[in-house]
Amino acid sequence: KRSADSINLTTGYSTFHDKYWRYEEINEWLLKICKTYPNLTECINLGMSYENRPIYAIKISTSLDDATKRQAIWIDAGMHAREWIAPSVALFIIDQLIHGYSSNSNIEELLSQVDFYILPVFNVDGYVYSWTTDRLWRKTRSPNPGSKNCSGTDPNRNWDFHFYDETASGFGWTAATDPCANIYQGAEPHSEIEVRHMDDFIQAHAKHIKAYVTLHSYGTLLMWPWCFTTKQVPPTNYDLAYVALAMRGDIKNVHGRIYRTGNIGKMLGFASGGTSVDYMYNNHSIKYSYAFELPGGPFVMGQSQLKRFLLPPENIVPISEEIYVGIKTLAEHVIGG
Ligand code: ING
Ligand code: ZN
Repeated sequence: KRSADSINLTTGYSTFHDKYWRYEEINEWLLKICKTYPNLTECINLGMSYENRPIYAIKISTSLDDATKRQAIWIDAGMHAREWIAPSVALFIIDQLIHGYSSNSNIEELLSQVDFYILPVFNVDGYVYSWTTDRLWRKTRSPNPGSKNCSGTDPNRNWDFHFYDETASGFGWTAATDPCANIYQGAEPHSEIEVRHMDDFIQAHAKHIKAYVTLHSYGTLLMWPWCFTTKQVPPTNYDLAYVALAMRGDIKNVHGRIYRTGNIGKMLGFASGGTSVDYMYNNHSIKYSYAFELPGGPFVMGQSQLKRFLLPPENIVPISEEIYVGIKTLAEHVIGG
């Protein structure tokens, strides 16, 4: 087993970001950071997963002021177990913010104005399962009463907004009542304990969270609500599009990669209720709510598309660099607004 002691905490470009990490290793790294930088960071256990694992988020803040008085940005990753690039990007962003704070006056200035909450692995049980048993596992690991053979719920169908409202789609519908489906919505909204833990935390901090970002793969897309319908745009669509285009421009300047932008339902060509991004926008009034589909592995004719989740690790740093820039652009736009 690799040890966090071997991790160089002095640079964001250490070999740490050249590979994917196990759940236990990620926790070790996070806890080490919080121990090393007690004035800048706090490791928060949002609660225990179905299989009794802690779900750690890190708060990065330069102020001991009442948190509710400061503005914040939330970033989560690892909602779907097999999308390994997403937690990796979250870890890179954490690293850059922390090390930028002491070495880069722009980051110092940014962190003087905004707090970050970053949750690298939301679906901890699924993530572990994707390392130990089934690399392409997507869902949580909770059993489904009434289904002997199929466990797990899609946590990105489980949120309490248009939960299985199939009337809202103009094209196709992608949530399912079949527990064996990869997009199984769950028995009821917030049936998943991980969803409840994150919702409780965001609820308690919603007043100061100005932006919500959820990292998925794959697709090279930067999207915003609505996901539940392909027929309408959200009330602040103009603002969402404006900031997304700014992010896309700055992201493109990093390595030339272009993220297609748009409303989720329209971009994907199908609608689905119960997603976190719609829920945060609507139920917690987080006006700037975005979902990234990070790049996948190459398209190879005749090969299963599922292989594209298996993104070679040398892609972690370039993708992280561009997403980090996008997050900074987002922060610049939402601060004060
Ligand atoms: N795709 C997403 C899914 O949950 C998505 C599409 C992303 C919807 C973000 C809403 C928000 O089906 C993947 N790859 O998970
Ligand atoms: Zn996903």
